[in-house]
Amino acid sequence: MKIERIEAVPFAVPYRKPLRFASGEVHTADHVLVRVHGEDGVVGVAEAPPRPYTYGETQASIVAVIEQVFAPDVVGLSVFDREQIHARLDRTIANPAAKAALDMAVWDVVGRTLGVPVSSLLGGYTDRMRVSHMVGFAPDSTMVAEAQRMRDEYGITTFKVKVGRRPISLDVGACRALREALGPDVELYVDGNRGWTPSEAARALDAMSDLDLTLSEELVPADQVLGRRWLTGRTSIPTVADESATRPGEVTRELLDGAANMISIKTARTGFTGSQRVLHLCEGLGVEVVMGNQIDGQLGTACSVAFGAAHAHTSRRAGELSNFLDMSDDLLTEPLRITDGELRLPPGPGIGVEVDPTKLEHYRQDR
Ligand code: MUC
Ligand code: MG
Repeated sequence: MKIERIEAVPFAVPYRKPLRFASGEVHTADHVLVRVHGEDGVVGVAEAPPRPYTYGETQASIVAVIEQVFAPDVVGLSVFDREQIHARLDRTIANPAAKAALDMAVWDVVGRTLGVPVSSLLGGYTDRMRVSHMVGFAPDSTMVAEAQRMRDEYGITTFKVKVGRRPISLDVGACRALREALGPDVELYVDGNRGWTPSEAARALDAMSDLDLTLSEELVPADQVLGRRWLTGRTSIPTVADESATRPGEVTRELLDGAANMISIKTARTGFTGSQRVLHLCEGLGVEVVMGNQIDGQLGTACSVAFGAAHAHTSRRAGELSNFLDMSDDLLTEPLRITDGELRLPPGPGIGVEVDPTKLEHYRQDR
């Protein structure tokens, strides 16, 4: 099955409310829909979310690199020759979201061609994941109300709280308010998106030591090499590497440095192929993982749950699969639904979802 054509379609769906965190904020899902056309008319889809504050990509750069660099390099290859496809993509450095979306759209073509869900091809471990919801910066009462609504409406009981503000008392106060309002039975963990210095992070973790936080993610920039090692060594809360560990080499470096002891896997930046490499590396090293969220839309979330549910190691913890709920609309014909705190795999071959042509026409930015 040869790749005949690749499209990169920019689209923009407004958020109902912005998501704010230490490295940036998102008001609109200004993503890129990637469509890989196979020779028999089979079309695979995936979405690339630009995160300039994390990887340097923009919506325009993703469209340009796919149309001008990647498509000419991979059109004509078979969708079954993934190593060859990746060898060609990797002639260009960086551009992780663009490469990941292309990879996942190729897997979607493979699944649709074989009539098999991608999650089964990847591993077929289970058909669902528990969901963790990411709570962005807002006044304490707003953060608490959001978490309560997620629990009451969707049964979600795991929350990742964004931290990394100054003074640190803002975040210590928010986490305390969440713990007091939600009680001891919900899981709370924090993500600093590199907002603090090592000493600020240490003070914040000490001040929150009675809040039963289960994980702390990227509190400090990766360049603070010794500071991160010092911080990770002095806390009993496992340290998750997210944006500092986006490829197997970076994962190895962070772990061997003692800068982290868990890894966030995001299909939005490593696709299915690269995510499996990271996962197997972590399994081999005896390192736990969490399925992270790149502030994905429903298509990206369908990719995350396909990967997360495929493996025992990724489905053990709740995956970050719910921030599409903040979007005012989406592209899919059948919306994803979270019930009883779980997201099930969409049925059907490939990634299992269809893009609604009318919605795409409405939200696309290139006409
Ligand atoms: C996260 O886990 O950090 C925020 C920025 C980004 O790249 O991903 C999100 C969520
Ligand atoms: Mg993170």
